[in-house]
Amino acid sequence: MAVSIQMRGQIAVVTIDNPPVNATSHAERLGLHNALHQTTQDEAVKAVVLHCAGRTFIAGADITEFGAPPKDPNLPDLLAQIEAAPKPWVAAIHGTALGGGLETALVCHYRIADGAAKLGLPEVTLGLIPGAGGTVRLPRLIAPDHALEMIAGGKPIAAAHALDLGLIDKIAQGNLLDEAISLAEEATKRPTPPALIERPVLAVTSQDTWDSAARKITARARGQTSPIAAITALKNALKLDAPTALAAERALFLELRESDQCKALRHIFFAERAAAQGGKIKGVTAGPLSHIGVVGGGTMGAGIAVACLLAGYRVTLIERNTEAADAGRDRVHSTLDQSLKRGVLTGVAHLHTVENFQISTSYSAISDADLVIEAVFEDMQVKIDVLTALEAAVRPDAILATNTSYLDINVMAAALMRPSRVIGLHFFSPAHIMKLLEIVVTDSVDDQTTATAFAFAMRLKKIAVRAKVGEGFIANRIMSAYRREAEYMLEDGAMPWDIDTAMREFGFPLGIFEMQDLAGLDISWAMRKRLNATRDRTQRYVDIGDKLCEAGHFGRKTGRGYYDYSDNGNARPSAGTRALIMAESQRKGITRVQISDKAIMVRILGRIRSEAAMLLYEGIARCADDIDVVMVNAFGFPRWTGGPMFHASGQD
Ligand code: T1G
Repeated sequence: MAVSIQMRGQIAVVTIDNPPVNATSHAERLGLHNALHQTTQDEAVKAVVLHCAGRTFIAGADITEFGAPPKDPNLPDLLAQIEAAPKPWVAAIHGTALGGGLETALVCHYRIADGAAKLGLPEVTLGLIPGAGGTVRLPRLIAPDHALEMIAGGKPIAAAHALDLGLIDKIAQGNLLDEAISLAEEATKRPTPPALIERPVLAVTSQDTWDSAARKITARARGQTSPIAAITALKNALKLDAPTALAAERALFLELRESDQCKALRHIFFAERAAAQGGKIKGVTAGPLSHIGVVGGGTMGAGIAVACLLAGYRVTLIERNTEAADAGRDRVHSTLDQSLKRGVLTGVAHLHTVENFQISTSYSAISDADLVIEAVFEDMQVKIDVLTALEAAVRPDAILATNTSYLDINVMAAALMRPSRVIGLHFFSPAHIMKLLEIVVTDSVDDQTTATAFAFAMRLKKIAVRAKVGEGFIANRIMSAYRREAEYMLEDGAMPWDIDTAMREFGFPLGIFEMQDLAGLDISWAMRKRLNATRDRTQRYVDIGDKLCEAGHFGRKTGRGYYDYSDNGNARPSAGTRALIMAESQRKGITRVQISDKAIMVRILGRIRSEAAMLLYEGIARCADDIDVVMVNAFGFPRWTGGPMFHASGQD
């Protein structure tokens, strides 16, 4: 039963039980409507507590219903009826009260939350704005500039912050339901507070706060429309009377719900969750993991160690000598300190993570590890030597993973005694922040190793995408392809800043040349030199990047790459690079032509899709949706397009 009622004295406890996240499906809305009627009619009921079974309070409207014709009762009407209830309603919030869930809590007369609860209006992340009164009621409960940040930013806030803002009345110190019932009993002894909709909008903390928030949101939106719509909706709430503002919100919401961006953002939301199917193998369960070894305490190794510590694992970091071990320890501790400062970790959790961390220069320290990840220098022989030594030091059932970003893992596995326990875990830097994790399966890996790797990724709250072994797996293979296309365009007539501008206009956070200057041109130069002996001489090859590197121009870190960098780090088009490019076109006998922004993006998107088609044909990528997930999460392909494959389908 989606909604049930139990009496606790004179308090009716209305329980929603609609797994997995109590989303306001049609059945749930019907159940709530009946519960409202029943508790209103029943004279024995003096107040109502609304709470949810399972892991969370209502996490929003049921996104799976968006494509279907709406069914009454619709949420805005149902919430207005609850708000007008003659008896006090208390929302008891645990887990995440999001979207329509928080809007439901807003029409209750009181709100009490568990200390670990989060509250938010993330509709903009789905290309929407709150559609059940959130933009009108929230600025009547908390300062409108804080409401603007919550609604246009879409990020949930912690219960403690919600209490500070006045969004909730209390944080439960003990049992949430018991304390909600006590709050309801107290509410019966005093006049019910006026509904939010009957209250005036609160004053903006300061016009400067509002203006700077609006400017930041507009800049951050790039090409996404919903954050801008959120600003419009909040401005309406400030200047219009409540009923008019509600009607304006609903109209804007319905318009956005039919938009391409909303369809695209719903696509990527579900595609990210479906990617985990890559690790679901019939009849196979993941093995237990508690002690994780990481070999190599450089940037990647330390980031991986922190990611595992934040997930609650015991972690041992191995380095080759004391000096390197001390440096690795410092990297891990400083990253954990930053996590503490950013509020990702509480003080107690920070203590636990530090206690869970040890460092050693001996493989004997990881003899009982369940999984060991090597993150050493990107050289095949170095990795094989490390994996061979590891295999001798760990349990036979331990999993050995490599963080290589493009080396052939089949070759590594073939060098070991137990190749079935070898898998690729390709993290993206910074490893403790980037959500994407490519899980690279070899020809010899066993199913339990694969299933365990996906379970590990879920515990790290990563978006895991399955890939087969192949040059660059999925992300780097596609990026190398459109980087080559962009380099061809340099010889054909464009400058790096033309191409980067076109990519930013399309919605990328950075253009391909800005990104390379940031990462360091020497990284791809090293790979090109490694592959030079076997490079296909019939394929067009652009020397511009090599010539920049041969002159010591590695990008931002050397003050010059495709761009020149001033001392304060500002990039500007480089006259030297312009001259180099012009000379290269002339040397190759290419007559340069003007290439428009649109033509630049046609060539880049075309290259991305043709490489994606090859990945699907070769079986390296599981499905087109996985490629969308990789490109959105690895290189910032604009999320509101749904990713390169979804975006292409919309254009056909
Ligand atoms: N509708 C339908 N299914 C949902 C859902 C939703 N809102 N949220 C999650 N699921 C499914 C998800 O597909 C997955 O299914 C399972 O639940 C677990 O999710 C009127 C219109 C709540 C923080 O945007 O942020 O309200 O794969 O893997 O990591 O103004 O889910 O197991 O079959 O993500 O623990 C606003 C979206 C909607 C919240 C839990 N709400 N969800 O994270 O589990 S619009 C949201 C989340 C709205 C109103 C408007 C997260 C989570 P399956 P999960 P998780």
